[in-house]
Amino acid sequence: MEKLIITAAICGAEVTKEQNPAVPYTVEELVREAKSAVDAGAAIVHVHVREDDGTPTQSKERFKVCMDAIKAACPDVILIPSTGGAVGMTAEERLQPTELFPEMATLDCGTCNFGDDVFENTMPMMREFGKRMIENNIKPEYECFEMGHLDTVLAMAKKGQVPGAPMQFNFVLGVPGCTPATVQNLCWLVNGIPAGSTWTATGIGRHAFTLAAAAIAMGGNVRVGFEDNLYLSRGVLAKSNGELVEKVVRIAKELGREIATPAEARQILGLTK
Ligand code: KMH
Ligand code: ZN
Repeated sequence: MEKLIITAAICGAEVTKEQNPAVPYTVEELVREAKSAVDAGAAIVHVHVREDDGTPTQSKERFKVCMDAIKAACPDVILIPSTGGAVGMTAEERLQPTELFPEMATLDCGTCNFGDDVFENTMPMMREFGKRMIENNIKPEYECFEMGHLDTVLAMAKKGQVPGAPMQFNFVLGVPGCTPATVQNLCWLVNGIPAGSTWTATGIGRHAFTLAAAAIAMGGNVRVGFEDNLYLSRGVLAKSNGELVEKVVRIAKELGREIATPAEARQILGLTK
């Protein structure tokens, strides 16, 4: 099996300090959380940014300041800025981080319920996102929240509307209103990806570590972090993203999977920039 690539989704757009005081808002807090995750074994940091008061933003300037600061503290780490932003943002607003020419960025693969909200990713929007990633030579991480999202993006890749092989998928399971975080659903999705692709599993909330364990056993990769889960175990808030990553590293060690460094992750993902 390849080494395990761990992604830390350190911030997200929805979680707040009221839910867990360690959720980062400021540049300094983002750097603190990124460093804790990377020191614990994360090769990738998935980046959302906030204003100092916690308001989610897709501002290109804010992304630049935050990503530069994270890079200064963790020079080797792979950064995957979000083009999902927060529910209700426009496509143009969401696309701003692509103007910074990151190695990778997320590309969300379809509209879905998101708790009480609707996370809108229409076909025209996705074509626009795909075009921008092709033009700016950015490798997408294809975020699939629903089973049908996989077919959608594979059909787009066949038409050349989004970057093609080798594709990296992130199966985000357990968002309220979307595909549940079961091993059966994960297996169905993994069986549908083209040969030579890479994939990551993200379990939301209490499913974070069960889905991580399944992905580790199946040869996939794992994402954890405050964006997805605020707890280290039932009723115990995580003090940092690093604590969540450390738990994945412990599970991986027990199961005999070694952890990929950022350089090894670049090789596994076929990153060329
Ligand atoms: N904040 C969610 C509505 C992404 O980063 O691309 C969308 C999201 C996906 O977080
Ligand atoms: Zn995200």
